[in-house]
Amino acid sequence: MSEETKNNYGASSITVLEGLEAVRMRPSMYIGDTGKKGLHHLVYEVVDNSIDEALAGYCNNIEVFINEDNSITVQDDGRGIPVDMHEKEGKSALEVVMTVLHAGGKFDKDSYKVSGGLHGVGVSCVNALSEHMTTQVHRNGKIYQQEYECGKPLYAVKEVGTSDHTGTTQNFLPDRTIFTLTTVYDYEVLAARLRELAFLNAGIRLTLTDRREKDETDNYKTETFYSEDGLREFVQYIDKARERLIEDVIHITTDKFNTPVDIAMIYNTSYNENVYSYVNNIHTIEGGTHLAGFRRGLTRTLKKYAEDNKLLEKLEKQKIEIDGNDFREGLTAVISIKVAEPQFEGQTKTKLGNNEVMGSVDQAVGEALGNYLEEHPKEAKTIVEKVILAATARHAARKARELVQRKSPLSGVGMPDKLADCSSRDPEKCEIFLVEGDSAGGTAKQGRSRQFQAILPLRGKILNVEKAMQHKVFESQEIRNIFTALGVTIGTEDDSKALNITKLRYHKVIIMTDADVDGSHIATLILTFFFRHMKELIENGYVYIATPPLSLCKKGKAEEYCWDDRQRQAFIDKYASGDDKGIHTQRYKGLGEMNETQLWDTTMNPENRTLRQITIENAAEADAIFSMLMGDDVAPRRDFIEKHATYAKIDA
Ligand code: 0RA
Repeated sequence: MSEETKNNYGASSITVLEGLEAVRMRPSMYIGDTGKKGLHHLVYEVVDNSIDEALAGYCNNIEVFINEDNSITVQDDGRGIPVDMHEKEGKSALEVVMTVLHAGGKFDKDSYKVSGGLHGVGVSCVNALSEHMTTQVHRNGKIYQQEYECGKPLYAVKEVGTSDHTGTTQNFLPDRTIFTLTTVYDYEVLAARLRELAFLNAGIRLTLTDRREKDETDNYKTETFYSEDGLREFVQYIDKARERLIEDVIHITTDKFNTPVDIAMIYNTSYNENVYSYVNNIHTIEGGTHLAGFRRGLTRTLKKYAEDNKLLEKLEKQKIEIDGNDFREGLTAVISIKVAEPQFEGQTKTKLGNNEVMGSVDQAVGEALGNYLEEHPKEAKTIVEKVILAATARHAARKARELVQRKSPLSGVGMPDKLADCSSRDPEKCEIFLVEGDSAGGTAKQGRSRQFQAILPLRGKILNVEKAMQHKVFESQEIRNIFTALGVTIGTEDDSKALNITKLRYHKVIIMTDADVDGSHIATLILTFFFRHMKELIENGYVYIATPPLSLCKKGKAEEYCWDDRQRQAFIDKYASGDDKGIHTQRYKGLGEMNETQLWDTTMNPENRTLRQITIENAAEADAIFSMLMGDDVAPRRDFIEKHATYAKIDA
């Protein structure tokens, strides 16, 4: 080794340390946040490396284990990360991958790295943010291993055995000093992401096993996600509780100007548009050029077909103009494209900016959909009729929608009569409680802190928007009250359905219903409304659910509120040595049974209440759940409720 190389070696190992130290100093810059989302992101980051290996054609199985200590193991049957000496760094390639920022796959220029987590930061970030990590590589008939603490190797890569197969196994324990909120993994969150990955990458088998607890038959909970048909199955999964308008799934797979385009679409009989777009397996929540290309191609092709076949004359006579939204009513679609160098923009960095992609997707849709329509005249006619109906209904709904299209909601003026507003005008400090029923609404008005808490009582069950046509939604008084009170409007110059939340008056929108079956049904109805018509509110983390207690336990002078039976038992154990004689339990059947002080103390006072923030971890999964919970089909709903007997779990 020359003197110069030696110096380089020294210098580069310093940069290595700085690199990972930077990750530990500012973890959110690399993984988004250090809450539950960031914690789960670590798993995605590791799994993505294995997915890349599978997409390169060398790996078929990826197994994820949640271990007893809440560490995670990800195991694949790929070629194994190379372990030979990395010339520049002077150490094993494996060590470089594990300890150098952005080093993943760098030494293999031919590999077409398309996967990669939202932040695409690589496994070294996971290593930096783990108390302990072990990597094992099966390769060349041997097993190689290295361990780390907070990203620092404990020893050089060593051989620990022989092997008759190849693959990579990563085990990591997230650092408790960084993930201070929680280090407990949520099985359902990981399952939803692995299911999504299986649909997005046909032919890869992903398995999730929870080693933390065993079921009645002494087995670990485990599920395997595998899709032979990819997106074709994905849209069917999303739409399983909806009725098809046409039987076919329209599936488009092509490679346009080096952009692999994969799209599956279904038309159903609902009035909702459900289009999910992905770039390199990342859900692009804010859309972007691929989505714009899809919409453009869809509108152009369907419109041309309808015009060529003289199907639009009726509308022309009524002087109704078709609008892009009309082509997407009742459409469920998944768009998945691969881009070598994606540019992500927008607030959450999930909006694709690459301009060249728009034309690729537009053309891909134009050709494939054009062919489909020509070859399936009966289905084509059914789709166009639905579009015409949508245009007609939209025309009729315009008046109703104008009711929530006020240009500038002046504070206080024109607010719903039922709203008891707060005095502060600073949205960040303000909260609004959407309360079930006038009586509970009255109690809440008396109990609240007038300065920053507003109350809007809602009458019983609000409209099930999952089943209602657009104009019904905007004609509903309760729903208009919600729009007006929140200061949210609909419709901009170029999109009649775009939501405007810049004038949102409260940054906490809290759903407060009884802690019983009816209450959770009402909460689900309200959530469905938010999910379908004010999704940005959920995406920005403004929507919460209040959690009123189930009972008040008393023994002598001691009294405690209880939110579940475990707490009640704890009270009995504490004050009556486990014997519930002499314990007085006041069960709250509804919010109305509490007086204003009790409601404030338990449910509204920020000092001691528990709010559950609603998050959409996985939009496609949430959609499938909402359409099922709120749709016509009873059987899947019953299955779901039985499986999640305690609470239909849509949030975190
Ligand atoms: C680059 C080159 C080669 C394998 C990999 C990356 C690889 C990385 C990961 C990460 C998780 N699992 C993985 N499996 C493979 C191999 C190049 C060769 O064998 O020639």
